[in-house]
Amino acid sequence: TVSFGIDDTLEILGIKHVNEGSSTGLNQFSNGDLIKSYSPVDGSLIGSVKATTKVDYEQVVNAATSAFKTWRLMPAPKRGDIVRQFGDKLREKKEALGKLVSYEMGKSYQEGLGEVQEMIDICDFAVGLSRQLHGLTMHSERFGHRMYEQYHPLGVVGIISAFNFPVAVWSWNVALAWICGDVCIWKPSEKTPLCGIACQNMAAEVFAKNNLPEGISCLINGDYKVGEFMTKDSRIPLISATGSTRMGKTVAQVVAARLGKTLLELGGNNAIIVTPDADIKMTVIGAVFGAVGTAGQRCTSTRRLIIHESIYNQVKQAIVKAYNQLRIGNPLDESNHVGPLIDSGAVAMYQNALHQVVEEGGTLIVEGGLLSGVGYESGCYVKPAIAEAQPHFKIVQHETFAPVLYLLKYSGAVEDAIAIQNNVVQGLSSAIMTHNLREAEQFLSHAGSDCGIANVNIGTSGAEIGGAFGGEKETGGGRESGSDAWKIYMRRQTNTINYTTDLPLAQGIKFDL
Ligand code: UN1
Repeated sequence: TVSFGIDDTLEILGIKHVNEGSSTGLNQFSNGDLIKSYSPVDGSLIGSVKATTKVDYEQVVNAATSAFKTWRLMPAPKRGDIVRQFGDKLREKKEALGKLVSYEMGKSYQEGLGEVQEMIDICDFAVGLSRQLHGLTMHSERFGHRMYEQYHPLGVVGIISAFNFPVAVWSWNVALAWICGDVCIWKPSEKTPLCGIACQNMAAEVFAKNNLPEGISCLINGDYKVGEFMTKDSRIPLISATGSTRMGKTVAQVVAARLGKTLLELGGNNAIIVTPDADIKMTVIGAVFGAVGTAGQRCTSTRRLIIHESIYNQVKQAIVKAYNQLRIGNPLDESNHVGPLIDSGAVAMYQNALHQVVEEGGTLIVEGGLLSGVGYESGCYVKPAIAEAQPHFKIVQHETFAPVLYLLKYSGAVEDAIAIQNNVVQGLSSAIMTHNLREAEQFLSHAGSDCGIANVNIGTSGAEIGGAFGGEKETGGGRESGSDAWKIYMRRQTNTINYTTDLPLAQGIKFDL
């Protein structure tokens, strides 16, 4: 049994009047219909929030635009100090926020805590970065001239995030955007609106304590139509969107039509290549966590195992054995490995994938299916499944956001496995399990994996915040989080200064008056 006080948790996170439409800070501008948040854990109504109307949205944009005027003038390291305080607030409320993430989204409590840890880590990263927003200096071709570049704040950044990482993905964007001098408007997934309110409350407390306007962090609620207020709005120079490829294509077209910038983090179809030299024990841990962690609802979830024929049976048996030990149930009970899917729509897509793989000629070797009975009343708990399949199957080419793992066989050299891996439209995460240096380096070479993330002897999910996160092809090409991902949140300016009494033109052009 699980002892879980949702009321206490909501209180710690400052979420009140949850069934009349939670209102807090800028969310007071929300006057639309109620969005009800049901927990996939037990099916109960946790609370509801009011959607943002077009009129509300105008007020939010005004609040953001006016906050930007103050915020952009604050020295970046001082902005870093505000982000440091926000990180401290997250440390203080880590347990409560981790629980709400787990209860509202359905991932295990450990993964909920892990998600909040990612937020804390990106805050630390951003604090250091606030003193390192470096541009280059160049040598001018003209005498007595100096040339350099600097990065200026961009403005209002729109963030559209998905249900599966209801708080961390927002934090990767805001922590960087804030130190860069931008203000943000966030539309969290309508499936996890209370996580949004909890984060907004924490940010608002930090801004109030520092006499800063809450408009530095704004929250809007609703479905894709509310997202459209932002994508069509030329007052928002950058839209960072995480979600399905279908959503990303729409967002990209609408924003491109007004020549705005996008940062897209879309679907993956991540594979682990298992070579004859793989450590089987490590492979099993990496593959099983990758495939069933977060119930297969990470964009980095492992969807395909590409196994060499010489060890195929051995790997298959080891993985099937591990699947038989999985405990599925309430994610707040720490003895369970796998929680529910987000909702009945996700269950239907999962069931469709199992049906389709068989229809295309695949074989289910771990059956799967919807669980019912005590503890499974929400109707969202499914059994992780494994199918033996062929790389070209339509369903194998497609990202199903559920715990369905496809086993694919390769013969021959590692190039054959790499070709299978790359032969999908998505390009997010990839991995190889091998002790063979040649194979590992081939996988990482120019002719190797075409993904944004390529790991050796690690699974496909669970990336650290210090690296740039994102992928190629239909994954959208954006990079969030670490490395130099901050640059997209700023506008670059090239400055040339003449400190002579002449005005020589570049390229040696003479223009005598
Ligand atoms: C996502 O699923 O949108 O690499 C993000 C991972 C996590 C982030 C996943 N750090 O699995």
